[in-house]
Amino acid sequence: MARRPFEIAERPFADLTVETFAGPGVATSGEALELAWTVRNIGEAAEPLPEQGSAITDSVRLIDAETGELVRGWFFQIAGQIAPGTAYDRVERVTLPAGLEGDYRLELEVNANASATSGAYEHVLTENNTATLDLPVTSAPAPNLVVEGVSGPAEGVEGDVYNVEWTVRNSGAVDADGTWRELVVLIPDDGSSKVLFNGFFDGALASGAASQRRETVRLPLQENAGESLIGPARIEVRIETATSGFASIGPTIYEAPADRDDNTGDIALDVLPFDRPNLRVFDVTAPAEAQAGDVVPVSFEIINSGVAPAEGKRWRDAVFLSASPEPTGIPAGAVFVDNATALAPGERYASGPVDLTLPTSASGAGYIIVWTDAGRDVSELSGELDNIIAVPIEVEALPAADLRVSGTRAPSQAVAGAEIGVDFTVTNVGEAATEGGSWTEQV
Ligand SMILES: [Ca+2]
Ligand SMILES: [Ca+2]
Ligand SMILES: [Ca+2]
Ligand SMILES: [Ca+2]
Repeated sequence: MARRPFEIAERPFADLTVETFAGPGVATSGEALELAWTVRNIGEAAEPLPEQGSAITDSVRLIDAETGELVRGWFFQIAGQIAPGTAYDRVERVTLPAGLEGDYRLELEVNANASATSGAYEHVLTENNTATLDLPVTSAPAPNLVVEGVSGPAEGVEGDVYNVEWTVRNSGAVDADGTWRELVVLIPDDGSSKVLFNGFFDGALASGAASQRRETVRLPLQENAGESLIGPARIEVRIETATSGFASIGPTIYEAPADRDDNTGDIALDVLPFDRPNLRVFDVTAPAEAQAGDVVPVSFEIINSGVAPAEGKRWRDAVFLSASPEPTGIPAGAVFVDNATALAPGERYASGPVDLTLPTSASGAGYIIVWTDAGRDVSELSGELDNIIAVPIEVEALPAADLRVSGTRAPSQAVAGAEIGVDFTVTNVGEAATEGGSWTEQV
């Protein structure tokens, strides 16, 4: 005879039932409530079994009566066995989240999530394990923090530090006591943003009181020509408060949603560029012809054509052979030379000759490249784009094995610093096979 599984009891079982569930009839948001309930075991067995070592878990859930959504839950554990006919009483305090308003209910479930091996074993007798209390909640008055009177520089130079001042006022009807986050943000004209300061303010602000705040912030240096940190911008001061009403991390002060629109203030700021050096390759001396595998001498001069000195930072200049006059990367085999000296505006230094070994695979028309500040150690802003000079060189292939580079295919334009693909084929069109060992392909 077939039996349905739920009809089979694992062992004699308890039957817990909620006898009473009491709490306040109304509440205000953020309030601590006292809840009391009594649970009796009307079954035949004492549960849980001692060897299970598991407690009974009762849960209380706060449900939004309009949406049915769970707002918050609490769990309470009851240790020890409940003998048949006996009862336990619990009195617990739960704190409502701030910001609640409307109709809610509290749902008690005793012996929640029980099974044959945890909690009290009740077989299928769990329909009498719940009780519900309706709980209309009125919104308690909350603080309202307002950012006022932001002041700071109307003009600033990137990289420099400035003071930004503002006032936080509590215009709410009740005192604020807790933490809120304060941010100072640079918002350039393109709508991007850079956080200049981010910190917590921890303290108390009585209703109607104000706190004067000041932070020293550094305007970011624009490092890439593609950024837009220079030009018209805004400095925004923003405070963030708790939005959920029961935050466990982050700000603890709760504001009503309608009170969060006044949490920012800003001022206009014109960001001026920091004067930069501009390193350029002034001159290159290299042979116009060579044979693959040759060591060729390359001399060059580097000039600072910018308005500020290139000093305080070392940089390196790279020398290499390239199939393209506009290389976008630096190949293995490049020779690096440390900058000879710092350079005041208009000054230049001579480097070399350096010994550049041409790849044995090289053949045909190519370019000797000199790339100053190859490691981008010196910030030049738009001056980054003029750091390369390419000098043509005709490379005679090695006679023994005639390796040719053919089918070179690469983008005709590329942004410096971007990666591009370069395809080529090395073909031995000579009569001898390539001699042993490896050789390096270089683009
Ligand atoms: Ca039950
Ligand atoms: Ca506010
Ligand atoms: Ca640079
Ligand atoms: Ca430059």
